[in-house]
Amino acid sequence: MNRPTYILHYAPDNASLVIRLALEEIGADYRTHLVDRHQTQQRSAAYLALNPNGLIPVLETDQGPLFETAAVLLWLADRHGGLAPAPADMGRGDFLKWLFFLSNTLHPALRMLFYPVNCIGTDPAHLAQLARATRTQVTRHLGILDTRWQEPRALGLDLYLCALLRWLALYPVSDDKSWFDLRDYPALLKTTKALESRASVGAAQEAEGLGVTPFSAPQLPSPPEGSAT
Ligand SMILES: N[C@@H](CCC(=O)N[C@@H](CS)C(=O)NCC(=O)O)C(=O)O
Repeated sequence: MNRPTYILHYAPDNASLVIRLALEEIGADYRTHLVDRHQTQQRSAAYLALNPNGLIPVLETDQGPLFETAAVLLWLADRHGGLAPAPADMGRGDFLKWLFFLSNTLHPALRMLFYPVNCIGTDPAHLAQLARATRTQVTRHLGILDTRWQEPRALGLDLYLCALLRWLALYPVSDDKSWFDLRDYPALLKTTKALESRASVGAAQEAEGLGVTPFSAPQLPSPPEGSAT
């Protein structure tokens, strides 16, 4: 049997979701390899050999293992087209600035909500302060994105943005989510609904148990294998 072009190391509903959606959109030949988070496999020697940061995802390619969600997304877009304007196209600059905003600003803010102990330790007062500050920051970012998403953006951006919005609504599971309501951001809500009609989302829903409205009104996943956290 031929080796597939790509191997996606994933865990359900993790950042690998963005890359799965991208691979589905470009019709790539790929298979997946589950990273079992219950066993903390992202810190195993075998996984660290692929991504020394111990973070999901990794995409194995003919150029070696690639990591960092935005880098993988950009690499796939440049190699296969369809996800973003090509380097010489009008709109490339706009695509890059928002891609980097999502990956350098919004995604790290979410990581502060999801993994606060890594940033500030276990003191409850410090954790509460970090949560307050990060929520304020994320609310501001979402307001900006809602204004900018009045006009349609490149598909690659929508894939990343909609996954971030999904995680904001769901994680951490124990958190009070009253501070975030997607209906406060009409352009973003519209974007999530539009994405849900795409075949790539159907494939990801099935593979990762994402439920019926995975971006506009997400429910916790019920994956056929592995776990999200
Ligand atoms: N900057 C990384 C962040 C990826 C990331 O946050 N991955 C999470 C899952 S969504 C992860 O690996 N978490 C496990 C851990 O931190 O141990 C990227 O863009 O790929």
